[in-house]
Amino acid sequence: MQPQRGCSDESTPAAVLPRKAWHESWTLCTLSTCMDWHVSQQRADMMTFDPTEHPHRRFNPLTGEWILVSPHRAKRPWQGEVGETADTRPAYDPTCYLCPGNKRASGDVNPAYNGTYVFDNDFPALMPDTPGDEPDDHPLFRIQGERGICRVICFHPRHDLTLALMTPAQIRPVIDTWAEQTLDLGARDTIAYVQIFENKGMGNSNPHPHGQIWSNERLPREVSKEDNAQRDYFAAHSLTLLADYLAEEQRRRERIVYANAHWTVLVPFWAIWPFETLVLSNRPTGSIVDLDDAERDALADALHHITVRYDNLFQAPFLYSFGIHQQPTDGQDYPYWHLHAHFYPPLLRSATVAKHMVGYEMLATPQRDITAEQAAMRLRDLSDKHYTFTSR
Ligand code: H2U
Ligand code: ZN
Repeated sequence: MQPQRGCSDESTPAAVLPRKAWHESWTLCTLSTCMDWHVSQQRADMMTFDPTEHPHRRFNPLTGEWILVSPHRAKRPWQGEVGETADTRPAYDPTCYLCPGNKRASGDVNPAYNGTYVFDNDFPALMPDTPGDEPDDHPLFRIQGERGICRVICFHPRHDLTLALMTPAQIRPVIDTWAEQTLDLGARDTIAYVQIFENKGMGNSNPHPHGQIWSNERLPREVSKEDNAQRDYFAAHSLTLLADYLAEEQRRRERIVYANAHWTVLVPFWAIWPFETLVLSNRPTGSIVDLDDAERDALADALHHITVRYDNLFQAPFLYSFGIHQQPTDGQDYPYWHLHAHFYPPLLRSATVAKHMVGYEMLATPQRDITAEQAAMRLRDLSDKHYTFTSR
């Protein structure tokens, strides 16, 4: 398409006109027959892709799924929910079923523990003696008995602590316990995967610092997706997917929040939760069991730094789901598995305004507003001293 005879742009091809000039010529032009040309030029200008402005898709190579980023929506007005943020817990709560010396719902009494404490979940989602049958072989009605073991892990005897308020030295025994549990549960014939996780402030039943461990005989859905993607990548490149990804993130330096000698915390390129992070082992090892002493200390340091930053973001206890992804425990070799942890935090604009995965996200695809790069910059710029310590 060309400008019409008589148009102010007729003698100057649009490609060489500065943007401002052809916008001005649009308003100056009086020829209606020339309108199409000007409109197409304006569209072309808008199409200069800017990932901080324009809606786009990003690919998650770990799951093989696309997500939608809509950075311009971060500017919209918000009238969301408002909730409580005050955290005034006592160091010991006589009504807490996780505090040392207290009775649980099962009637069992917790010992007077002074480090971490692990017990079999009194209301387990999986049980070791479930029949492993497939009672219906219709392809549209598939059903399989699933065996497993679920445990609860108290991180610390003090009711009022969280990982963010614990020192790296206090977090280190939690890491050792996760490794011991992986070894213990993973050694059983019926256990192919050990999922370590913590739900903090969302969907959990008790504020006492604790997490859970669910282990079962088949790979869970999210782990299975990561298993496939990592296997395919390793087969094609002879390197773990996350080793290659980490090298590129270290080169670009746009999304790294915190790094020490053995771990890197970053907002992944494909993050869907507003302040989602990936805690990545610098060494491509498959299991938490394999971490040496220095790597365990460094993981405690990394978890301390990211959880402190999370609390500092809105000067309030931060909500998240956290979990470790590691290689299956069925005794096979997994050279392609690269140990990492995910933080999936829902908070978006304040301590009380959270993102919900609803509507389009439930029915179509996950979507985020602020970009991963903007989120990483905000987390990176926060103090690594917990706000309750600095304000004292
Ligand atoms: P959450 O706070 O993330 O829900 O974890 C607490 C777990 O503790 C939960 O799975 C278990 C629940 O079944 N529990 C016990 O095993 N014993 C109790 O006395 C209460 C809760
Ligand atoms: Zn307690």
